[in-house]
Amino acid sequence: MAATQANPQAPFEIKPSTFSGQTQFLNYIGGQWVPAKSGKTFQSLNPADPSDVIGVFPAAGPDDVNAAVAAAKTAYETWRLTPAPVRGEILFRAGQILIERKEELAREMTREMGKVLAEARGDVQEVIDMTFYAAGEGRRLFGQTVPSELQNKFAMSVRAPLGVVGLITPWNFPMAIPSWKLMPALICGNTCVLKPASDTPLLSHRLVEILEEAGIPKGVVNLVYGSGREVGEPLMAHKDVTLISFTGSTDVGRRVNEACAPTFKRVSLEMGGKNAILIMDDANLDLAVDGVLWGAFGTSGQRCTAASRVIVHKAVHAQVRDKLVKRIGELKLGYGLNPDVKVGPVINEASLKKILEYIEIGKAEGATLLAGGQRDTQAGPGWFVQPTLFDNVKSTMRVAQEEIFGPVTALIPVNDFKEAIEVANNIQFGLSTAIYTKNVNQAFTALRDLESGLCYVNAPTIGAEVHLPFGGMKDTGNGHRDAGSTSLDVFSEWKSLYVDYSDKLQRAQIDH
Ligand code: UN1
Repeated sequence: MAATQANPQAPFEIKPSTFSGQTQFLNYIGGQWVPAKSGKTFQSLNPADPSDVIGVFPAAGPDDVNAAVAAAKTAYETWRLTPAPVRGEILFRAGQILIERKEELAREMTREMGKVLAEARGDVQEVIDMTFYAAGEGRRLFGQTVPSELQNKFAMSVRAPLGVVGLITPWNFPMAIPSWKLMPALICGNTCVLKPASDTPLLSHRLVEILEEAGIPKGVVNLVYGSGREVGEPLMAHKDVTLISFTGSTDVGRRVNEACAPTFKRVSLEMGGKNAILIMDDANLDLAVDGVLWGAFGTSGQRCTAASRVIVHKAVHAQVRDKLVKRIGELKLGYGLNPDVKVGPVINEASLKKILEYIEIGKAEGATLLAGGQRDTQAGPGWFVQPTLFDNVKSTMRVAQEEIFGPVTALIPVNDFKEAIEVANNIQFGLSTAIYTKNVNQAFTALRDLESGLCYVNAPTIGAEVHLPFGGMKDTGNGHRDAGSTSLDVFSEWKSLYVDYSDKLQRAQIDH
């Protein structure tokens, strides 16, 4: 494929014709690929070169949502009775297909979303990991058996599926996050309506296509493309949908929570982050700088887990600053299919504008701009922002408090460990925090006191693995966790079962 020999001198030669797949895509409802009932469509563009159209997708509306929910409701009657190990076999097959198609999917992801190829491969690998993890749960889904307080009585708990679930997913992990939701939902016996972000519809198409090939029955997974207003809101309001699982911004998450309240839907929210890397005076500074570069500028800073604050002990501030400035200057920006590119574009023009606005806000607040700070038109015709470093940032500044979701990070000098923890926690969010130190007492104190759902020692804020809970405290979430066995808690509910084989009335709390 031409894309493998991407030429750094001409990185934008890769066009749709390079890919054999169709360019006109359809919703997937009740096992059929169908257009939006309105006939409306939208385009998906390559953020590295917006003249490169990835495909044309249906812009669905409430009628399409109703059809998808109805199909899911019908399919639920058989899917809930399909033994979980059999559901798992379908997921194992999907995992195998994903392995075979990994490289092709990663290349399509770089083209549609912009993340560099190594990271796109990582995204697909996360799907593979989650698919096998959930498939294996088909033979576990553990409940409890406990002794009864009465003779000849059996007591246990089992997980029950919820019914039809709505999954609303973002563009920054175009396959991994849909898989975090789809795979646990399916293994628990739910049927699904997936509404992916409109910036990355192709990769959701691929995921559903692979599930179809693996043998998922008709109606068990439904895919409806379109806007939050036209697809998301009808899904949230629908009386036959029992749960909405959402990953996205805190502002939208709040609206999701409100929209689901009238019908008492279960709501699982994964929202914003403003994650910090703490660098202590005893840290391995080169390791810490590697961590900052990866944590802040990987995925162009467009991860919920991105390190957008670097809280640095004053004794090593100057050294960290100088090393960072040097290393940022070496980061190559461009089209992520080029092997030497380390930072890709941001997702779209609105995002580019928002990031550039935040850079102006930082300057106006008095932060010192040390690197980057501008759109990069040399890197290509797309939405490129230079990796940007602010210094002398105060914890109260907007650039230290608000989620920017771009390649911008802020150095915040502090006097000691105690202040570092205070500054780290002085934030509305609580997703991921990292500390670089060789002092085991400091490391464990930080692990205890940091108010975040993910904590790392001597590793950056990004890099969560699928078999541990993923999610955040405070305004990052509402107490649920994606991934790990905790995702089963999102997608099932508990039934406590008692079987009395004594052949007489036994009264709990009274007859023992
Ligand atoms: C996200 O940014 O929304 O830990 C997900 C990480 C990835 C997942 C990030 N495994 O950065």
